[in-house]
Amino acid sequence: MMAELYGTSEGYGRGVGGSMHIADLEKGIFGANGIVGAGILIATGAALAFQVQETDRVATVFFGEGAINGGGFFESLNLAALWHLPIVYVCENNGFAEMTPQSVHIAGDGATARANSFGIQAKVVDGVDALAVHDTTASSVATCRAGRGPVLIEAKTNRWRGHFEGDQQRYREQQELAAALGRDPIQLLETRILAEGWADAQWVAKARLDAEREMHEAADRGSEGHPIDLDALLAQVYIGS
Ligand SMILES: Cc1ncc(C[n+]2csc(CCOP(=O)(O)OP(=O)(O)O)c2C)c(N)n1
Repeated sequence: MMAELYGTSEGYGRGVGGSMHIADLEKGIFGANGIVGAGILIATGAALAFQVQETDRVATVFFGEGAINGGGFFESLNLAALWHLPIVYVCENNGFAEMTPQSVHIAGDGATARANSFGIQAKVVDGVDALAVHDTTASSVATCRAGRGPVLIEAKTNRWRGHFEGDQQRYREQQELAAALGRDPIQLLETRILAEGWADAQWVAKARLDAEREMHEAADRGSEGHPIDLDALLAQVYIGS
């Protein structure tokens, strides 16, 4: 993935997909998408395929609250509900669609209310609480495997940085931003592990260091790849006469 971000031919998409189109079919990742909400339709199609093939696979798709006003969201939920498709829709609600707060673009009570209107089971979870997200996801997948899908999860979360590098986030209240920065999911999980006595401080510190090292190694490997050459880039683009 890091190689793809660096635009090198060792990347998932041989360097031509970039950050918007990360995909790995062998791992069942059908692709991120630059079109807001498009993944919802693709994942719903995948869930239909899993059902037709009589597998126990469950599809899942992640999208922001900005995607729930798109037509594809409603079309997908409608068919998924009718056909009891094995799919978990995960709406990561961070309160902003680019720079637009939820209050000025979403009517009604949002993703869960819309799911309920199709008869779909919907759950709200604290998206910053890793264990709560794990438990909610596991029970939702089990529901789908039992033939009682689909399920929608609204994970309420927050945003630390702007929509793009250089975004000053002037549209946010300083207090709201400070509160968001005060809730770090990794730190919260570490605190919980220590409080429950699941591991000691040394183990927690090592786990953090190991994860950071793994990330740095991946970034280094990615940056050392071979930049895609221009001919290969143009070979995959349709150029009309
Ligand atoms: C169909 C479509 N319309 C508009 C855009 C432009 N756009 C890019 S990101 C974005 C906001 C998406 O909001 P959300 O899904 O909440 O994601 P977040 O802002 O949290 O990353 C928009 C409107 C787009 N990429 N695709």
